[in-house]
Amino acid sequence: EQATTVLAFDLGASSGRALIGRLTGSDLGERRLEVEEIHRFPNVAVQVGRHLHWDILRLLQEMKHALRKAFQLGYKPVTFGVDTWGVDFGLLDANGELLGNPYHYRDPHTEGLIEEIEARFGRGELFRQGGLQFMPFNTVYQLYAMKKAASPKLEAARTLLLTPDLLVYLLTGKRVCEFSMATTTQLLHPDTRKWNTALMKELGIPEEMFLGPVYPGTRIGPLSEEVCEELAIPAVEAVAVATHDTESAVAAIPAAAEPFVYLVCGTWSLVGTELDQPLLTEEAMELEFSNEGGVGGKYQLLKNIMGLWILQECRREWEEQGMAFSFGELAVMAEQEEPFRYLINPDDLRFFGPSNMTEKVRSYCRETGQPVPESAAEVARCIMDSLALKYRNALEQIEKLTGKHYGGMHMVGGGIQNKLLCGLTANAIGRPVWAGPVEASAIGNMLAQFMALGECANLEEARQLSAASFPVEIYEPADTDVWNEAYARFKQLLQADLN
Ligand code: ADP
Ligand code: LRH
Repeated sequence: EQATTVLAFDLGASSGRALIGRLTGSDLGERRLEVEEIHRFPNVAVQVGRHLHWDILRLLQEMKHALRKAFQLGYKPVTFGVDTWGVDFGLLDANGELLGNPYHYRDPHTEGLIEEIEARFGRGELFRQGGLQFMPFNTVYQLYAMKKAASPKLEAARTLLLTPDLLVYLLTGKRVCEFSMATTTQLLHPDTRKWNTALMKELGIPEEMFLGPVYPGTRIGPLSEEVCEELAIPAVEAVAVATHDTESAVAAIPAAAEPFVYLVCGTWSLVGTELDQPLLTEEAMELEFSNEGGVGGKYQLLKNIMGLWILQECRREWEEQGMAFSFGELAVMAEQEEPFRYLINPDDLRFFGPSNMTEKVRSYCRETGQPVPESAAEVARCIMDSLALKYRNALEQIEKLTGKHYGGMHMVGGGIQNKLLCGLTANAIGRPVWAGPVEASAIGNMLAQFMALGECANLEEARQLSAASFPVEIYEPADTDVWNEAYARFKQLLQADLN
């Protein structure tokens, strides 16, 4: 059977993976997307001196390995797409060579810069011009940190490429700037969708480095001759997908046309809803929401929540101490624990940086006059209860902003393998959770390729294909009263944090 075959590279902050997607069936109603993971690799941050980096060449090498493997397995992908975490970038010099190792968004060099830039331009103005939640890692702060450090790399830079665009460049030699990633920089006007050159000038960020954004679905060009030769494979064509992983994930949500709320659950938790236009009101700013662009030129009104990062770091720590728990085991252990005994605000900034995470969880509980979780099971339970309550908080805020009521929440991403968390979320919001697909980012990445190839007419058709191809698990809410009580206590903690 003839099946259009594509390859998706989906690089998250904790792991990268390569998946083959095959579109089978010829009639619209019968068409299915079949997906096979062909390669998975860890994504490990590397500390060098005071800076934290991504190991970009290692990631490139893993991607090349996957390309070769795809053909060894007998697949013949016609196109490939790359999506990654947001905000980060590499710089090219005048010869087109990469200037050093890109920084990791958790590098502490942006500390204090939100406040500094806000004092100069005003919070409201920055939000209207950038549309983003004020997160220390937004590209604008990273570039300003380099400027303040008189970085020779910044001085030598001729082109800025956001991470997925950089990886595409290293494979094809073609330079583009894809729109969804561009919207994570805080340097693109959300209303005009043009670069904010005035702000760049004010901050001393060279505006010539920025390429005009292209939309998901744009064809970029074939693998370079060098790569084809090295791997002994044909010149597969790169397509600009929604190169921001969150936006690719949203494109794959198996939702019908009516408005919906989702949680993209991985290292970060992104709770949001899709809009035709960005929402740049004072209220959206105060409630700390972002406007991020994606497939079909849509905007996502979403909130970044610290997410399973907290659990990942605890797990790493336990492993170093000789206690190796899988995420599955941690969920089972947490389920045995008494609920709501310990609550944290996952977005307390102490949880942003790496290391000492169990102590950070304990110190938060101590400082807020709660009992202190000791065992791994207690700490894990604390994190999961707190995340579920935070998701409810974000859902309520979205309803406030859009004036709509949503019947439940779609959950996608690696985190939905944590069935306890899915169930707790349904309980916390008092509505059903529709969980699936796990590999939403990779699937959304493929869907944008099918749109570029003319196999899917639009985003709606792409979502129908996702819904027809992947099962969704339903979690019904329970114990509403106790959850309401816990939520009242949780809200007090959030309130206390603000003071
Ligand atoms: P990212 O793309 O940001 O790297 P993923 O979407 O791959 O993240 O999700 C990673 C998270 O998924 C982990 O932090 C972990 O909490 C959760 N997870 C992964 N596998 C499992 C599993 N088998 N059981 C429970 N949770 C899991
Ligand atoms: C999730 C994510 C999120 C960004 C963060 C840097 O992987 O892309 O949307 O804000 O990483």
